[in-house]
Amino acid sequence: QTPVKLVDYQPFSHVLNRVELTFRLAPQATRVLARLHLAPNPAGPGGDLRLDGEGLRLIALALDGVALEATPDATGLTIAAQALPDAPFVLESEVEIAPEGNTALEGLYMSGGMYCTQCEAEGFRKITFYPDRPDVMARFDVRIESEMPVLLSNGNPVAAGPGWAEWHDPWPKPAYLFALVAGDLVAHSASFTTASGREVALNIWVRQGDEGRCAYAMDSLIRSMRWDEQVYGREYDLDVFNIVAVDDFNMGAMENKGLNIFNSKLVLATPETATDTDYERIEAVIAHEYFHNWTGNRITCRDWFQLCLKEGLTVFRDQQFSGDMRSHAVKRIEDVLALRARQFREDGGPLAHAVRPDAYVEINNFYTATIYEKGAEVIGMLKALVGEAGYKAALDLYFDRHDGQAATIEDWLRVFEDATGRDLTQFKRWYTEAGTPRVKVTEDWAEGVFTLTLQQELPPTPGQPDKGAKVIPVAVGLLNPNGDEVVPTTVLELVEPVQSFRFEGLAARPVASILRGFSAPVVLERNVSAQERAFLLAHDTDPFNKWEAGRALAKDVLARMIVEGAEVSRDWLAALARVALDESLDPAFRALALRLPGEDDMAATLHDAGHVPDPARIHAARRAMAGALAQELAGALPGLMAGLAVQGPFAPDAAQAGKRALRNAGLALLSRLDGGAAAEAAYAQADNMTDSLAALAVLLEAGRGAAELAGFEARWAGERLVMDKWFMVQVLHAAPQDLASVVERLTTRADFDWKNPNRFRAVIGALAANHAGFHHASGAGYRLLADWLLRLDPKNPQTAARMSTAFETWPRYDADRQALIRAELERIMAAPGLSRDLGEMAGRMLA
Ligand code: HT7
Ligand code: ZN
Repeated sequence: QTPVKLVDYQPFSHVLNRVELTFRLAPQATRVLARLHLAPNPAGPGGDLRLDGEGLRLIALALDGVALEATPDATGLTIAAQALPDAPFVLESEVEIAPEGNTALEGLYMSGGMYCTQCEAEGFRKITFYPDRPDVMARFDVRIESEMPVLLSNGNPVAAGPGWAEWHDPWPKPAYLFALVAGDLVAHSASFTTASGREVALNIWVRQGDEGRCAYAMDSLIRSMRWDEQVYGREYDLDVFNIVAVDDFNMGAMENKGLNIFNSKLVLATPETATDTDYERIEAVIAHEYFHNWTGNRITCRDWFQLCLKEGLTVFRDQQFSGDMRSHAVKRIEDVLALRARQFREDGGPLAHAVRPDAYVEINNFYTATIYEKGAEVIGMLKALVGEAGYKAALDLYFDRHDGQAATIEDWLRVFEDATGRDLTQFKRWYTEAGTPRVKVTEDWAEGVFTLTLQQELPPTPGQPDKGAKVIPVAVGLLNPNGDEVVPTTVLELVEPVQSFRFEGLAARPVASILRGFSAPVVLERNVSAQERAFLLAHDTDPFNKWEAGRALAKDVLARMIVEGAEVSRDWLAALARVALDESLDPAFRALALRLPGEDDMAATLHDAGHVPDPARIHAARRAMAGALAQELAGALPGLMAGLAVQGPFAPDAAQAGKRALRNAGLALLSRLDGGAAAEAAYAQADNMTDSLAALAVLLEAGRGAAELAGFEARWAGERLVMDKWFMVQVLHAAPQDLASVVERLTTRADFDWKNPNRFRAVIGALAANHAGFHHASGAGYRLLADWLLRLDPKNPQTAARMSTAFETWPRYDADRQALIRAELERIMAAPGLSRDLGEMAGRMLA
């Protein structure tokens, strides 16, 4: 497995100004005719012309109309320098491909009878011979010939007739943004008038019968378009914006220019079929893909090492948008929970890599939490350091300077330097060095001066044993012992390995609220008493740190229960009960406060503290903690839940969603007291999927729910997206000792269509997410996962590789579990014909 390296980057030998493509679609023998308008690149290295191409049957090749002999190899086609003109020329090719047999879902494939494409990162080379790299940008003209009634590609429609359609995209783009869709589809349509008064036709294309489920996605799109104009000054730039929903998709969605393709679960929603979380995800992902039109499409990446340039920035933008649409505090807590669960976990294990890596074997393996979520955090830090005005000036300069270009992280940092005058040399380490910094805090109080000393530690990661000090913005506020804020939020800039910050003129020793808003993706190490945490939970004016205080308190208590067999702390119970019942607080915030630390999170915390986590003990202690909390709140729960009844029809907005979240958190607690009786009634009365699924999960946790599962199945048997939930809830809530048999039972059903990534993730992804079950001492969970990865790999290596990350935490566990997991990884490595994708992942985890 030879890695691709950043240091080897060279510009392409030629420039490609224009591409003409003709598709004659047929399930088993699609013909693709390409005319590439090429010219030597004066800034390129010269030499041969190398085109990428995989799995293509070459029918014909001609240069300026003269037939050319060439024999493709396994990865492409080379035309020797001697055969190439010094002036512009046209290279024509005709190839044959078989979309029906394409189960990897990369390139041109079929899903539910329709043709669709997925070209990021390197799928276009499975469509035609082409320089499939993001720094080669061209204008595309596309003709589609097919009997399918709806024929779509990028850009604007030019002409259409029976059995054909032509599209022109005026904006130069890399091949990874190419898209084509042909199917028997119907549109949910609307229109949008841009800030400068242009009319844009908006269409969401779905299968017949699904057109009534697109309203929320369309509303989210319109709000995203307006927001990008108002907040970033970015207008849409084509006459049409098309979205297509497909059932078979490896990821969430794809930002192809003017023709976004979505996993149907991120488009289709009604109150009966989608949960509040689904609605929130739909809003966020619709926005994310739309925002890529500027951050990714108009300005793209020079090479795949720069992936965070578009993904980190676009995640940052979609997080801002969701905060504006809903609640900034709740959004920030949710984002940090996800960051810690996925990115910290990645950063602390064998798969750790920099936000801008410098080598990869398979680029698809680098669509990671580090590139996306840590990439967004790095931008949040930049913004904290340069301020609102500096950020705005830098972004305006970025769009002005780099529009139409394929840019790098160096370009990105330079606009911040030029716009703000700040030197970002040291800051750049956030992009080049992996690992989650740990910041140790010590406090001193003497003669009216409060001193905070911060020390940063940078753990070694694979290939990076030593690291330089980072620039860490630490947002701090100080509270008086009576709870008043005496120093409002101030951003301290930690740039040295150890640095002290003084606060003078204070009348009494303050209580410090540190890392407000989670101002940097670090682990804070601080000796804080339970009393001080409870004080911050009660008084902190920063909502993130208010929640964080409760979270830290819960983790301390739970850790003691697991390690020492301690009792639940009465102080914690009382503090949490106060928050749960505090009607001045947003119900969504209270629901988050009531969410106990997850089992995987506790395993990581214990490992960090030098313990070997025992998944069974963690599971038992967490249940005991929930039981004690239920007892504490017993008297208040009925009133709490009754007060949260939603008036009027279902709305997927933050206010209603927050009430449902808190009421369902109450239901989960109540089931610890009544064995699930209230959940049975709640399930029977539920009139929306959020409440149905929450009640079902509670029933399964309580060891009940058989009748409800059967009723759910009978009602939703034909609905793929809803049945994914039915599969998933059973796996997530299986008792640890039953998990393997539950998965085995589900995977033998005729409707376990394992080649569909959503269904595979619903069962096999959930298997790995059931912490105590997956890590059951028998090793059955590990074996099952490896069996399924090996089965999926020949069909869909990308999804198999992504799901193998379930094994990345193996170094945390005891020697027996480590040996069991390593044996499975070695079995994977030894499998004949293993894909580059899964091979790279297993190899890195074993290294
Ligand atoms: N930019 C898109 C990434 C993506 C993708 C990458 C690899 C293989 C399949 C894929 N589907 C979508 C989605 C995004 O981040 O917006
Ligand atoms: Zn993206």
